[in-house]
Amino acid sequence: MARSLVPTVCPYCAVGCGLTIVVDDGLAVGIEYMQDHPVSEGSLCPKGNAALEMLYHPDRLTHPLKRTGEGWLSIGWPEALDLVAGGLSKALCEGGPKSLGFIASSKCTNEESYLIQKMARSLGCANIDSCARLCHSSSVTGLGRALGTCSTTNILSDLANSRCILAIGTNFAENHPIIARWVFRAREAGGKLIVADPRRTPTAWGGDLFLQLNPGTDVALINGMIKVILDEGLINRRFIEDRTEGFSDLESSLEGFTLSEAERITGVSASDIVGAARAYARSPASAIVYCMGVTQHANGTDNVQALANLLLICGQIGRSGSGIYPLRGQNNVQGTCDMGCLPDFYPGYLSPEDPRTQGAFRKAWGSDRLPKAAGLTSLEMMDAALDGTIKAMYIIGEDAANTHPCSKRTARALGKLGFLVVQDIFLTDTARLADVVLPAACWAEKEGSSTSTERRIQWYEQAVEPPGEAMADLWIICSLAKRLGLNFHYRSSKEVMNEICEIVPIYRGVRPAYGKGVLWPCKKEGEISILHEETFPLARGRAIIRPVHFRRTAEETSSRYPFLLIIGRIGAHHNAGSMTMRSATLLGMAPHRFVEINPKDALSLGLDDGADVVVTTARGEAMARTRSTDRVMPGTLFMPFHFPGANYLVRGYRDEHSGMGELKIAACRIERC
Ligand SMILES: Nc1nc2c(c(=O)[nH]1)N[C@H]1C(S)=C(S)[C@@H](COP(=O)(O)OP(=O)(O)OC[C@H]3O[C@@H](n4cnc5c(=O)[nH]c(N)nc54)[C@H](O)[C@@H]3O)O[C@H]1N2
Ligand SMILES: Nc1nc2c(c(=O)[nH]1)N[C@H]1C(S)=C(S)[C@@H](COP(=O)(O)OP(=O)(O)OC[C@H]3O[C@@H](n4cnc5c(=O)[nH]c(N)nc54)[C@H](O)[C@@H]3O)O[C@H]1N2
Ligand code: SF4
Ligand SMILES: [Mo]
Repeated sequence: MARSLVPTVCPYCAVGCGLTIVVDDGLAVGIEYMQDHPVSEGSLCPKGNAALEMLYHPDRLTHPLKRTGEGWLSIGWPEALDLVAGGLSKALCEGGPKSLGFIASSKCTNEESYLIQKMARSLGCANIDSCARLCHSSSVTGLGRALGTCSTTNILSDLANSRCILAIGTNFAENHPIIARWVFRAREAGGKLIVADPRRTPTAWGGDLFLQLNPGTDVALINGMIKVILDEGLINRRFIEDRTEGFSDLESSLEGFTLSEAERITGVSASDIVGAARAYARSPASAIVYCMGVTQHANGTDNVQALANLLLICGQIGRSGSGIYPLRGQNNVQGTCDMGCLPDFYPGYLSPEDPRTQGAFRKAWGSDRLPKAAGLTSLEMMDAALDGTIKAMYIIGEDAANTHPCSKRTARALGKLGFLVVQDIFLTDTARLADVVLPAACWAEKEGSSTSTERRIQWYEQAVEPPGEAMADLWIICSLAKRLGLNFHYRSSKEVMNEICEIVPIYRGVRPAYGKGVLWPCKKEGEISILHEETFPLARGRAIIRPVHFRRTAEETSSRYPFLLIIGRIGAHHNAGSMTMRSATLLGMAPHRFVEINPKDALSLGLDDGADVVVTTARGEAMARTRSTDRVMPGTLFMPFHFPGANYLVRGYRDEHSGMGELKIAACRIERC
């Protein structure tokens, strides 16, 4: 067979770097760099460079599996699909659509995500969600209310045009490494980088000003900056008057708030807060870049609204170099949300309660069973499984047992279901709890599109064959839907994309394209690389400033649990690790769990560097090896969440606005084991 070069997109994070797979004799034998890619320009981070390593791992699922007591039996596709259709139909007959739950995967293509929510809704079920719940649901709610959209307002390369970048709760140097190239280009041109994080991360090393705030105190920090901007007259009055509502409420809400209060709550010196505020407000083009340190708190939506207030009073939006970047996480989480894998939005962020949405989808899908109200979030689905309302779940490419908060409770919820089907490429801890496991083809083995964090829709072609009898998610979903009586006779993902382009307004005009991709919204006059230049898609076209007050929502430390544990990421691994732990290169870079502890705390507890310890919270415990480092402040610890078991430590507390779990911090103790 001939040697070929197949253009594709990295399967890990939402930067959406392009690469080319070298295929020889049907095997993926290497990668070539895509020099003309608009975002990565031929670069890849260690994960992208190692992306092929998991393809041929012997742990890949190759056949459908049926549970037999404690073991598994390999079965054929007809039997597997009959079993799954039977399990879902039984729950549907017994309890109606509310007894089903669907979790879509941000590892799937847009076409696959579109079809899974179409399947759920065509069965009358509104319980459809995705990993976005645990990632940027606070942004979907917070930015949605403030700006009317929730995506990066400017394209990634435009960061190079910013003269001040506030990076808050993001460690992009490790987690979106290719973005760092654009940020550092801004610095080379004289721009300032301000980093706000409780840890001195590799991102902070490259900053001009580092605000090491106490975990969970971002609202106080941002309100402190806003206070300085108000007091020093640094607001953009014209922008406020022409394009926003609610400014006077913000002004009066902060009348009694002082910088010394901000300093006391955050632990950041008043002079640094003043420095950050002046730099952000005065620069001709400022950008805010943020991620999980902002969103994954029980006050995540407040954090996001506070950031929106800051940018709106300064008018730092809608121009080159000025905007906000809620950096999306998984390779296709933006697309999964665009496609309506959210319980409160149909594709294109259309509200289920709007009769026009109902009318459009009823006509397009030929169904009169479509849900007219929002369904349950993925975390609420676990509650409903526990109380017996949800009887069957279909989980595609999400390792909920490891990535939802409070793993003990999640396992109990999944164990209580009458029927669980998991569709993945490896036998994850979630798959181990299933009645039927369906083997999926992964990105290099299928075709379709994904949408990166900058709204760039990119296509990839199938490069190689999937292992054994593994099949593309698109084929599996369609085969199952047909057995459930739905008219899912799609022959290719292009056919599905054509349907998406017809009925999802923000994808109108999109046509498959390799290499460069296209940005949504597609307009005849060319690509829209900057959103909100003139208006906001809200009533009266104005953005909404809404005062937020600091609330202490983070779990309090106590004499029993005296440390605050921060749970986050490292460069070598991805989420629950199903893929990166199966790459020899990446596993070699980070082979086991560690916990960072400040040298002063390590000394007072008599823990040397590399000591085996157990970290305990009120929910559970996890073993780790210490790293004594002043990256973390005294009283705080840091642990990566990639190694199984981390989320036994996390509590089930949620943000009332978005349903986001408190995934970033937990009160804990640390002891030698
Ligand atoms: N290498 C790697 N890259 C990834 C991923 C991965 O697993 N590994 N996952 C992808 C996904 S799904 C996502 S969502 C993104 C996440 O990317 P990031 O959000 O960058 O990842 P985290 O390390 O979870 O959290 C970021 C930072 O938040 C800080 N933080 C904790 N508490 C607070 C707080 O109260 N306030 C502030 N300001 N900061 C706080 C942490 O110290 C940490 O440095 O990364 C994507 N890219
Ligand atoms: N404590 C704590 N918890 C967290 C976080 C945190 O920072 N702290 N972060 C949260 C965030 S931001 C996120 S995004 C979630 C991530 O949570 P998950 O989405 O559960 O994380 P992954 O491990 O990336 O799971 C993706 C799964 O998809 C499978 N997969 C890969 N390709 C394909 C494919 O083509 N088809 C199918 N069917 N499956 C495929 C992989 O094997 C893997 O099992 O975790 C959340 N949980
Ligand atoms: S930055 Fe993200 S998309 Fe780019 S190579 Fe790394 S993991 Fe892949
Ligand atoms: Mo994420």
